[in-house]
Amino acid sequence: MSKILVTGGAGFIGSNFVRLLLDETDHEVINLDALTYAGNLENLADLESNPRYSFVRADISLRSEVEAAFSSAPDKSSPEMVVHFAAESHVDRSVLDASAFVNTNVLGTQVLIDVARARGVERFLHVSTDEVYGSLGATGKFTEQTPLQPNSPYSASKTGSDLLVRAAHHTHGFPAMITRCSNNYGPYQFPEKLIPLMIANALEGQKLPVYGDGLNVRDWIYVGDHCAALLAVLMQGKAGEVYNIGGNEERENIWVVKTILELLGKGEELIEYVKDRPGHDRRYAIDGSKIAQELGWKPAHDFAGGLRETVTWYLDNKDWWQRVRSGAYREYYKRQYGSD
Ligand code: NAD
Ligand code: TDX
Repeated sequence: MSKILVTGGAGFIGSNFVRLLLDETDHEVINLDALTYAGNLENLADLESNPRYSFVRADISLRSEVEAAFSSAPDKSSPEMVVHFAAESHVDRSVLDASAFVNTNVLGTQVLIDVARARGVERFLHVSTDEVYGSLGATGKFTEQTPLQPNSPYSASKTGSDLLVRAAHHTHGFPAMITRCSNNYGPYQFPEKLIPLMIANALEGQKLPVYGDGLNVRDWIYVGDHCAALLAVLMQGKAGEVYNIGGNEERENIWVVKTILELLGKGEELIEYVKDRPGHDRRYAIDGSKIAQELGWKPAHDFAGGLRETVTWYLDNKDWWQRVRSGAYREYYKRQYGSD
């Protein structure tokens, strides 16, 4: 039984991954998270009494805080594995101000590499994105050999982090793998991203803002499938390798928005076409043959079923997203831990 340090475990994908580790493995889990606007410990409230789970509030760009998290076990022994989710993750926010993206995604990743290396971590999984490859035209898919051509400040900062991880492996033999996944959806996604935003707006009778012509394409993957792929790479992946992860479910944004309205029994008059995102990538699509062939992983959910389940989750957990939208979720940490 190893200790696994998960960074960004209070966010969307990280909290789903922490849950998977506790449910399906015997490992101990240390959740390191700074609790930015996107970090919400309510996502994991039911796990707090689990003796295999602990939380440490730390900012990955601050070495002393990362060191303390690595020594947080009762016997001070370091985690054997690290899974690195912590990041600023929203493209639109990076267009408004890129500074936090550079600080967390680039500098923070290097701090984490430095501490993990000094502590002799045996496996390091860096969770990245298909957006590092840039944008596709009408045809083709991203492979692991596709040149890196990030277009947004967010994707440029993620590319920077990928290259730092790559260099640490090349220079120091740092035992790291990189994964690049397509667009996730599912429970606990912050309602600034397309799918939860559209569900929440529709339920509250607000307009659904569709950027540009609505014909941009994303390849959607259910978050549980992404987490299962990450576990496979963490346990069986080869150090120094990159693995693409995709849902094989390409859809135009407008199709996604109309399907959500249909699932909720709402009318299309709620749709509002708005000014396009600056530099908006047209199309993403993942070639997932490497992970399928080498690790035997494939997504288990189709988009139609996964989206239905997700809409049901947001209907059943109205309180969760309403607290997020109102900011009330931030009181939870104070109540639970007695400080901001
Ligand atoms: P999220 O925004 O929901 O969560 C990010 C988490 O990181 C939050 O809990 C936040 O508090 C934490 N964090 C931010 N800055 C920090 C810092 N300086 N120190 C410590 N913790 C910090 O993001 P997400 O959607 O769950 O994405 C997780 C990771 O997966 C990111 O690295 C992202 O680039 C990558 N990814 C996301 C998607 C997607 O569709 N959401 C797809 C591919 C890859
Ligand atoms: O209000 C909106 N209207 C709209 O048309 C929002 C928020 C988005 N969109 C469009 C932009 C994109 O074409 O929907 C598509 C999806 O947008 P986002 O949910 O913001 O995701 P995206 O920009 O594709 O990036 C996501 O996938 C890759 C994640 O946020 C990243 O963290 C991940 O790396």
